[in-house]
Amino acid sequence: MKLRSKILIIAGSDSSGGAGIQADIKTATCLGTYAMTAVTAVTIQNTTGVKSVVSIPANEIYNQIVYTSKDIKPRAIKIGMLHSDQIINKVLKALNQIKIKKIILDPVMVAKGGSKLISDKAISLMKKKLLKKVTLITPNLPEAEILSGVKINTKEDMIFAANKLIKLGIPNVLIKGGHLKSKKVNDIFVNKNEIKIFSSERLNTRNTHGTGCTLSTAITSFFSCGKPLKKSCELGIKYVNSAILTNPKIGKGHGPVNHLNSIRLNKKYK
Ligand code: PXL
Repeated sequence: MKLRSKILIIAGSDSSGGAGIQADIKTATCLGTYAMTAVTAVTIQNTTGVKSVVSIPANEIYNQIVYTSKDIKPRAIKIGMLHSDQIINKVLKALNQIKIKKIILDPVMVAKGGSKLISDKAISLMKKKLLKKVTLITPNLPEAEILSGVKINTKEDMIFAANKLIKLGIPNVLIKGGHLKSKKVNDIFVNKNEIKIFSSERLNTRNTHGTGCTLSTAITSFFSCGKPLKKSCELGIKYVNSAILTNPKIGKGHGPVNHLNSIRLNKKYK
């Protein structure tokens, strides 16, 4: 397979390999995309939970973004864990400098086991400044509630919350419905012209660690190849569903998904 595109991932490291920048690199690679990275934090964790989080100095995050992009220009950017206001400020400065238009933000707030991955100050700065810079945001329900101020219990609430986010300056919103108590999972894509509901079977497993990271990077990969944004969301959801369905059942807690579901090993390596 030939390389299809190049992306830059700004996110935190997950030592267990299932979420964060590890999930992002695996996803991009398995979808034919070259992945560059700017690491924002190092989390020490396994599938049973987060032990600790170590920050990378904000200036070095800025340098990773600017220096890397100066050499190889990414076609799109995915942003994940940004846990402090200082980091958001530096990422904003770097984004202004490198001028890449396609930016997908996964507003990471809490890890699967419940550990908080962002400060309150960072959330308010994200709302005030970062949201205006992105092409698409992909919150889950709790994140959408925090960013929009809307309590979400139904599909209609999801659409209402998405429209509130659009009023904050984001052109496209994909709210993920996995946390809603419904038979099917409804992920809702909204912009000022349309509303599209992607309905998937609910897959009954606790091995969903890293699904948010995987989805946002899959969307970024497809979008960076030139596919339209809504189509990129549809394909991203398809990739994540296959990854959950074929999850390898490893670890004692919330296990990872199967990023390899999209690829077949060439005969010469068998
Ligand atoms: O899934 C959210 C997430 C994002 N980024 C990092 C994480 C996690 C969850 O554990 O560790 C680094």
